[in-house]
Amino acid sequence: MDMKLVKEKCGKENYAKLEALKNPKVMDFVAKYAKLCNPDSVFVRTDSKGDAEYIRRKTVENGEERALATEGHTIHFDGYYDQARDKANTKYLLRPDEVLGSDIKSVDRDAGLKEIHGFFENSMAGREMYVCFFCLGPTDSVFSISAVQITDSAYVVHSENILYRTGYEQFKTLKGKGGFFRAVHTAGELDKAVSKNVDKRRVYIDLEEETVLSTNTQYAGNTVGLKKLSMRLAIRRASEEGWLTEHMFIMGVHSLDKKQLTYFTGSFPSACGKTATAMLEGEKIIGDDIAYLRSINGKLCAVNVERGIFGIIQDVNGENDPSIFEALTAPGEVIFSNVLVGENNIPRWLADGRPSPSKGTNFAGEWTPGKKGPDKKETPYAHKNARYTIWLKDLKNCDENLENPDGVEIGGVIYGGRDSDTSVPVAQSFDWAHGILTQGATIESETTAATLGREGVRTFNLMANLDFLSIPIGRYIQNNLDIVQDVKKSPLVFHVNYFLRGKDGKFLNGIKDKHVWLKWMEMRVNGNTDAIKTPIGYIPKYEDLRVLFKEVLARDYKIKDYKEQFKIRMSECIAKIDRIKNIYHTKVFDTPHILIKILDEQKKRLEDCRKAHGDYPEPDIFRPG
Ligand code: SPV
Ligand code: MN
Repeated sequence: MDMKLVKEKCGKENYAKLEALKNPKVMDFVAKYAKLCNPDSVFVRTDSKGDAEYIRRKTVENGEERALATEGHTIHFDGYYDQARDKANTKYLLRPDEVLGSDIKSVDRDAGLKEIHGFFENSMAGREMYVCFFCLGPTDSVFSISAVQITDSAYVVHSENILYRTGYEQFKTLKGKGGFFRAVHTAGELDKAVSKNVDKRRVYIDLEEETVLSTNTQYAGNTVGLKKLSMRLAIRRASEEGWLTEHMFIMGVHSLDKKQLTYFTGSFPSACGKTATAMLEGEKIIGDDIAYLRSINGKLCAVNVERGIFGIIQDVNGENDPSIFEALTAPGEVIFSNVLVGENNIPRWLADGRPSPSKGTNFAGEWTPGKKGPDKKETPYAHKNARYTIWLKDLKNCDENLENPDGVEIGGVIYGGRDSDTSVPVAQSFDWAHGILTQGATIESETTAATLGREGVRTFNLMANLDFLSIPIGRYIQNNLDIVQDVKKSPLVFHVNYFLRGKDGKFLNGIKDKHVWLKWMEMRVNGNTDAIKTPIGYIPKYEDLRVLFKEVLARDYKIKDYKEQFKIRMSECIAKIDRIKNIYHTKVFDTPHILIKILDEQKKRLEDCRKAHGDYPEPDIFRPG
């Protein structure tokens, strides 16, 4: 490899930083992309505060971020057509004989590499290339994975500095070996600091080299190589090594008497209340998006892959999410993206609990009410997928185990989705396999603004992880079943639905009711109450919820509401099983037999029950089990 070129572009100081790693694999990687992308210079980021500061300065100098009124706050805009994950152009690079399944997008490896490397060529001319070292998961842990990011976007590095642990020193412990994830991103041609050629936007994942490549985009979900891109690599690696990478939050829930803290993980598709759950007032957060899970000494343990949050800002207000709202309005390091910069340089977002603004600057330029975007559609003052990037440690409810290299023991796993008419607000599965198969592997959710495309379409999304799967679906399900093989007490598995609607189309639950469901789950995990056995699993007794609503939300929970929310919707549940079975029959080539068996058993229970009790039996026909 051409080290002379790297030396030249790095200059003495940056080259010394690379050399100190004593890792030829890193050198080769940097040399390859320095040659191809041809930046003017290369900056190497170590774990030092000075290097982080340098990047922060660059974001402003490059015009990628601007300072806002509050100290530490900046705004970043993505292009008008670059406001979410691009599922259509995110693909695995596969050799001709490799198969992942029809629901997982792929492109021929050689052709894909040629195409994206073509886009990379000279793409950094006139710019600086940033070479940055991070660690996924806590450092010095069995969970740690070293990762290196190359990009020409200081915003990407700035985001990663908040979201991931620094990993330069950890790279030295590799002692020259590989085994690290690699990410390369170039923003491509720019127009007013945003990627111009979105038609050439590509996000390619090379499982073979554990490398992710993206170009002509800036939206963090497509560019931050350590987030969903590395998550795809980690799913593959986990499958090979016998652990799990999941699209899950990790949180601690206190018992009512506050004496005990029980940890839960939860999988929800994007924009379905995942962060809001993990952030519930009075509870503890470890992570809101990606978890690694391992069976260790008879326990199922999890860590947060990240140390920050890249969260959806719409609906964050003092009433719904006081902790986040506080972090977003107090001085501290926050990157806002695609919100409105309103009067006095104050960021404004949809449903922020303040009167609507009348002017400002947003992702489409100068904004006033009625303003149309380049597609002639009226633009809201802030984008629905506008986001904030913050440090977890800046939140007052951040749990002390965030950096624990051993992770935390998981007591319960929660699956959820956006479902207006089928599932009850909360249910517990009969056992681990029943939960994985009927609650996790059957998630359907109505699409949201977190991905490009139409909203509100009911979409299959097993474990809320379909977008990120890098292994065949059947194998992934089997891995989930197997993870508890050596676990002494399997976590309980739950399903929640925050989006159930009544006949009038109105939501049946308030936004805060989820707190009650969590407290009920905590009671179940610790064996503090029994529950009602139905064909789909256990549901709460009215009595328990009445007490919990009073204790947690100071509200009277009416029996009428309970009956409406927790009646079992027989026909809808059966129809869902039929839809899901059809998917597994037609689209998945390696469905585990047990999945169909368990779904058939559930269908039979529902049909028998429907015969005896009609279409919408209320909870009181069932018995405690
Ligand atoms: C999600 O969409 O699930 C996110 C944000 O967490 S992104 O980084 O876009 O994946
Ligand atoms: Mn996510």
